[in-house]
Amino acid sequence: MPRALITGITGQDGLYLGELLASKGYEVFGLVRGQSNPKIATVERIIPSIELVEGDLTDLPSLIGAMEIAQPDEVYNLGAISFVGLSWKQAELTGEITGMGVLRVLEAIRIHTQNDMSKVRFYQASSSEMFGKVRETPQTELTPFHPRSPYGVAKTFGHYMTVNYRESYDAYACSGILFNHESPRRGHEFVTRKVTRAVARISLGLQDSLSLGNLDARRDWGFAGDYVDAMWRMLQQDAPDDYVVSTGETHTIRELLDVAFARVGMDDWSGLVQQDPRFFRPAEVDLLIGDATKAASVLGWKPTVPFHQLIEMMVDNDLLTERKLAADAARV
Ligand code: NAP
Ligand code: G4F
Repeated sequence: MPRALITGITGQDGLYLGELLASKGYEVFGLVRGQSNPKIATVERIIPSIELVEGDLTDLPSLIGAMEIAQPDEVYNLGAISFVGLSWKQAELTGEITGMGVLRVLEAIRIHTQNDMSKVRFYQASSSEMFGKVRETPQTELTPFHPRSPYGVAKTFGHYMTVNYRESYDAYACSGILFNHESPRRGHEFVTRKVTRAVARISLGLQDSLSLGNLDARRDWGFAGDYVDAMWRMLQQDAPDDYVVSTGETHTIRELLDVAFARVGMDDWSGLVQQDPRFFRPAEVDLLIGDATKAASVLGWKPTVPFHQLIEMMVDNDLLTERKLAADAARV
C-alpha cells in the first residue's frame, strides 16, 4: 500500500487529492495545524480513512515528525496562504508559509531520508501567478516569471527551491504550475465562489447586490478535481519534471458573471454588481492562459470540465447550500 503525506489537506485541493489517493488504495496522511481546527471534521467526513498528523509549515521539527509518522512514499505540498489579496496585507507571513514552507518540507524530506532524497517523491503546488505580468501568451513551462504579488514572489521562491533540490540532491521533486482551478469546495474569498454564492443568494432574495474589483482580468479556470489527478500523474513518471496544468481557455470576470447570473435566469446583472476600490489589487495579473501540451503528451492528462459547466455546477451547489441554510435559520 503506497503512503502519501498531504500538507493543506483541509483546503480545496487537499480534499480532492486525499479522496483520489484513498480511492487508489493509498494510505493517506494529512497535515493539520492549530488547536481545534474546525475543518478537521470535514476532512474526516469526506476521507474517512484519513490519518491526521499535527504540524505547521512554519515549524521544521513538526514537519520532520510528520515524515517519521507517515513514512511517505509521496509528499504533496499543498499548504499555503493561497489568497493573493491577503498576501499584500500579510506579506511576511506569506513569505514564511507559502515560500519558506516549501524549503522546510524539502529539508524535512532530506533529513528524514538521510540525504537520499530520491526515496520520497515530492510535489510542489506552484502557480500561474508566477507568470504575473506575462511575457508571452499562452504561458508554458519555459515562459519567464514576473510575479506581481507577495504570493507570486513566494511561489516563485518555492518553485526554484524545488528545482534546486532536484538538481542538488537528486530529489524526485516536481513542480506543478497550475492555473486557477475551482469547485463547489472553493473558499468564499476567491472570485468564482464569491460570485456563484452571491448569485445564489440574490436569486433567493437573501442578498441585494455584489461588490467586486477588476472585472476585466482574464483567467484560465478549470475544475479542481481534474487538477489533482495531474498532480498524482506527475509523481508516477520515471523522472521528475515541471508541468503547466491549464485548460487553454481564458475568460473575464464579466463572462463569469454572465454565466453565473444566466444559470438563475437573470441575464442583465448590470444593476446588481458594483465595483468597490477595496477589491482592486495594488498590482494586477491581467491575463492568464496556459498551454498544457506537455502535460497532455507526457502525463496523458486533459481537463474534462469546461468553463460554463464548472460555473453552473458551482451555482447549483450554492443554491442548494443557501436554501438549506435559510431553511435551518427559519426553524431556529
Ligand atoms: P486552500 O483551499 O486555500 O488551502 C490552503 C491549505 O493550506 C489549507 O489546508 C490550510 O490549512 C493550509 N495552510 C495554511 N497555512 C498553513 C501552515 N502554516 N501550515 C500548514 N498548512 C497551512 O488552497 P487550494 O486552492 O486548495 O490550493 C492548494 C495549493 O495549490 C496552494 O498551495 C495554492 O497556493 C496552490 N495553487 C492553487 C491554485 C488554485 O487555483 N486553487 C492554483 C495554483 C496553485 P488551514 O485549514 O489550517 O488553514
Ligand atoms: O479568484 P482570485 O482571488 O484568484 P487569483 O488571484 O487568480 O489566484 C488564484 O489562482 C492562482 C493561480 O493563478 C493561485 F495560485 C492562487 O492561490 C489562487 O487560487 O482572483 C481572480 C481575479 C483577479 O484578477 C482579481 O483581481 O479576479 C479579480 N477580482 C475582481 N474582483 C476579484 C474580485 N478577486 C477576488 N478574490 N475578489 C473580488 O472581489
